[in-house]
Amino acid sequence: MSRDLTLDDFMAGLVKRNPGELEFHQAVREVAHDIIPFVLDNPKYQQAGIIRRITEPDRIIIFRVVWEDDSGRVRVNRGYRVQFNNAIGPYKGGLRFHPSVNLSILKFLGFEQVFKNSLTTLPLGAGKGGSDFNPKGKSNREIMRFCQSFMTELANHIGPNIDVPAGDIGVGAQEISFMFGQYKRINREFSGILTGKAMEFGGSRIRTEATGYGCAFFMEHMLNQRGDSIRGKRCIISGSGNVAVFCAEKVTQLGGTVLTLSDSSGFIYDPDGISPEKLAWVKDLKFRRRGRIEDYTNHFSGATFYPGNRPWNVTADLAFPCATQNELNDIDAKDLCSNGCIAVAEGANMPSTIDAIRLFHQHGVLFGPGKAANAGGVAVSGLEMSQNSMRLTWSADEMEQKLEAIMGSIHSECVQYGSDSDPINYVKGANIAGFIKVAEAMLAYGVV
Ligand code: NDP
Ligand code: 2IT
Repeated sequence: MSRDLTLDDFMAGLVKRNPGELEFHQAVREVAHDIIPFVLDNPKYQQAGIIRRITEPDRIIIFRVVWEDDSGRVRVNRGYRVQFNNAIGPYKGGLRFHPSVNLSILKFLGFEQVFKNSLTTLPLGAGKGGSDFNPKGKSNREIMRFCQSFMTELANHIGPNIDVPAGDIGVGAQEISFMFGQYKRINREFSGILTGKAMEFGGSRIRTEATGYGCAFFMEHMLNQRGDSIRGKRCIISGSGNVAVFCAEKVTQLGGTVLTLSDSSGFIYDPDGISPEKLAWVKDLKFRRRGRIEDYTNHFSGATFYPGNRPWNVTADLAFPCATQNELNDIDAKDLCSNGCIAVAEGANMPSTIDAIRLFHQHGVLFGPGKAANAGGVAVSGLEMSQNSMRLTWSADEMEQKLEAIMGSIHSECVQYGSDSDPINYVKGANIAGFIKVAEAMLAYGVV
């Protein structure tokens, strides 16, 4: 890599090597923007070709998943596992079941995971996987048959010291249980090959809550840093899945008022705030009945459903995008800035576009990127692995303390490398802090 390598030169090569993978290009561009100047100032990384190596997955496994639906029809999906980087620990990262899943999306998620997992302070490498299977409208038996078929192949590639998948969009406790059962049956072995397991068979307290709680803790740290807090703030949250619901729960416990939740059909706005009682109803709707968020307005007067819309033009102090990638663009960012939003913490992976992030920085909005703000989920997954190794279970109180401490330490790492601008540039801080640990390990191994 030459001394005057530019971001555009590097990206031109990456785009050529990975044609058409727009989400992967976006995720790499956002990181390379901060890492290239850092590497040029630290020639040891440059000489070892670390940027080129860290943007190339170790390996990608793609396989056919065949299953039978309830009417006896043979169905075929595609399964993937992107084993991105195991320099600092076994591959670790979620499985996503959603019709939009493709290689670009899984490579962007796997790449983000490299930096996120490094920031957790735990020994976790990075991977991501999933399938274009659509769980919506499927019966429980169909989901079981799909998960069993998916795991029959994936089992060849994972292991407690090799690769430890977990949940993501469309993969929750039920899917993890089906896959764990199938792995155990195939390999005649009970070991911690997945995280997000139920408590009866090796799960960890607080794993379900960890991503959303961690995101709220990260926001609290960003605000504390400038003498403020969540207390009394109006908050807008997108999504109504695992991350969104537990983010809403912790934000409310910390004294904020949650005004919105959403799903792919639209968003609900409740001017009175989504109280713990209302949130309990949402949990039942989403996790047990697999219903739609629109139904909220049939149960709670005063709330409105906005079909086909996202919540970013609702006036609020704090925003938490917790649904999916690229759900908050430059137009949304302008709305947020002009409505007085002071901070954004990403519960989802890459929910804000590059243009949206640029606008937040220009307007002095505190911006916590997903690889830092949503790292609580994988951090508690790492602690689930520790508990499995020890064959012990820590209490909920202990787990929440550990999660809080990890989110505090991630915040400090971001401040360390991002405080040369005002407000703190958490994107740069997270990218550089996450990079250093993995790059040092890769250097130590020589040319591999
Ligand atoms: P869930 O499947 O539990 O919930 C996803 C939510 O996002 C649902 O409300 C869903 O609505 C909505 N959503 C999904 N895709 C789209 C889309 N294309 N457009 C609009 N809305 C959409 O997933 P999670 O809560 O686990 O994941 C949410 C985000 O958080 C993802 O970006 C994930 O990668 C990230 N994340 C998750 C972690 C975890 O531990 N689970 C850890 C770190 C990050 P609908 O039901 O209508 O599809
Ligand atoms: O994006 C993520 O960090 C996750 N979906 C959680 C991964 C994990 O291994 O717990």
